Amino acid sequence: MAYVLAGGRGSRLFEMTDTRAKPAVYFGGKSRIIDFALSNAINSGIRRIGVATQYKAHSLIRHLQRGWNFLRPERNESFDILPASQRISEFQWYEGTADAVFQNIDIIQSYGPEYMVILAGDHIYKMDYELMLQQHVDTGADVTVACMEVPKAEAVGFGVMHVDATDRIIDFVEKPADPPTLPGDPDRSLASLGIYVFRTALLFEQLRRDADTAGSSRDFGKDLIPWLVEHGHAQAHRFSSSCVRSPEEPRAYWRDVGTVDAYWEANIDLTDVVPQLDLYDRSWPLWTYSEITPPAKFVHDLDGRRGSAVSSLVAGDCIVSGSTVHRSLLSTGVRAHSYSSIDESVILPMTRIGRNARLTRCVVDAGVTIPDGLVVGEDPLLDGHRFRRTDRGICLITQPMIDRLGA
Ligand code: ADQ
Ligand code: ADP
Repeated sequence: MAYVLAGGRGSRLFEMTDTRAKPAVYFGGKSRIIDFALSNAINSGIRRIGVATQYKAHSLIRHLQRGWNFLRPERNESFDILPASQRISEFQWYEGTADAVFQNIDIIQSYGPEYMVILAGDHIYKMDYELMLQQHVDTGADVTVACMEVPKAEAVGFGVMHVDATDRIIDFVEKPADPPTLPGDPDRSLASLGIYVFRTALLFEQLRRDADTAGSSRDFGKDLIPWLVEHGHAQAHRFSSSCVRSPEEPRAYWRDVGTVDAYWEANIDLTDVVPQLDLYDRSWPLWTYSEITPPAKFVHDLDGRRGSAVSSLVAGDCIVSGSTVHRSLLSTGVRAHSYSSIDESVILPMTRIGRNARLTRCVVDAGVTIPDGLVVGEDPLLDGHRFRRTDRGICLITQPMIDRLGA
C-alpha cells in the first residue's frame, strides 16, 4: 500500500498556498503536484493508496475525488482520502507525519497490506517504487529510505545521512544547520527524499512505540527514522540508480518545487527542446483529473502578425488570440487577447490576459484577470510594489494583487 502524506502547507509558495495545500498546486499545464507521487504508485503497480490530508484540503480532496477514484474495491484495490478528523481524540489533529499514519492504523489494517511505501505528496519526480521495495525485501532492513546526493548548501532542508560501504545508514540528522558531507567530498551530502518502505507490522510497532514516547514530535524525519538508525537496521536506497524501468530515461529527476523560483523554473524547464522531465513518456504516464475540454486554438490579430505560441506548452480550452506566447506554459482554459505577449511565464488555469498586456517571467495564479495594458517584468521596482517579486526577478501575481492596483 502507498500512503501519501499531503497535509503540509508549503509556506514558501506564499499566496499560491493561501487557499490550497501544496500538493494541490497546479503543475505542468494539466496536473497538480500530487499527481506525480500518485502516478508513480500506479505506474509501479501499486493498487492500494491512502492520502492523508490536513491543511486547506478542499481543492486537493475535490481533485482526488474527481481524478483518482478509479481504483475498485471489487478488484482488491482501494483509494482512501484520510483527512485529519480527530479519530484518536477530539483534541488531536495530525501532529507530525508519523501521527498522520498512526491515527489511521485501523483503516490500513483492514486492507492487510504486507508492505507500506510512505511518500510525500509535494515533489515532482518519477520513481519506480517496486525497485525500492525489492531492495527492502532483499536486504531485510527494518526501514529503507530513498536518498539522493545534493550540494551541501541545499542539504540544510533535508534529513541528511551517513552510510557504510553496504549503504546501511549509520547516522541520520533532520535538517542540520551544518550538514555532514560525503566522505572525500566536502561539497555534497546524502539527503533523504522522505520516501520510506516498511513491513507494515514493524511500522505499526514503531508508530505505537513512538506514540508512547514523551517529547516525540511524531515525525518520521525527526523521530522514527533516527530511532531506527540507532536501534535497528535502516538502509539507504539510491534514487539515481532506481528511477524508471525505461532504459531511455536520461537521468533521474526529482524536484522540490517549494519556492516560487523553483516552481517557476521546473515549469519553464518543460519548454526546453529536450526537457529532463519527459511528460510525453508513454511508458510512465502522468495520471490526473482532467476536465473535458475543446482543443487549444490559435487565432491571428488584425495585422495577421501575432497569434502563436512557440517553445511552449498549451493545454486544452486555451485561446491564443492575436497574442505572442514564448517559452511559457498555458494551463487549461487560458484566454490571451490581442497584442499581448507572454514570455517565460507560467499561466495557471482559467486566466484571462487582456489586450496589450506584456508579461515576462511571471507566475499567474488560477482565475486571475490580467487587465488590458498591464506590463510586468520590465520595471523591477514597480513590480516589487505591486506583486510578489523574488530575488531572481520572478513575479507571482494573484487576483487580490490585481484588485489592489485599481484601488
Ligand atoms: P519535510 O518535507 O520538510 O522533510 P514535512 O514538512 O514533515 O517534512 O513534510 C513531509 C510530507 O508530509 C509533505 O508532503 C507534507 O505535505 C506532509 N505533511 C506534513 N505534515 C503533515 C501532517 N500533519 N499530516 C499529513 N501530512 C503532513 C521530509 C523529511 C526529510 C526529507 C524531506 C525530503 O522529514 O528528512 O529530507 O522530507 O523532502
Ligand atoms: P484550486 O484553484 O486549487 O482548484 P480553488 O481556487 O477552487 O482551488 O479554491 C481552493 C480552496 O480555497 C477552496 O476550498 C475554495 O473554496 C477556497 N477559496 C478560493 N478562493 C477563496 C477566497 N477568495 N477566500 C476564501 N476561500 C477561497
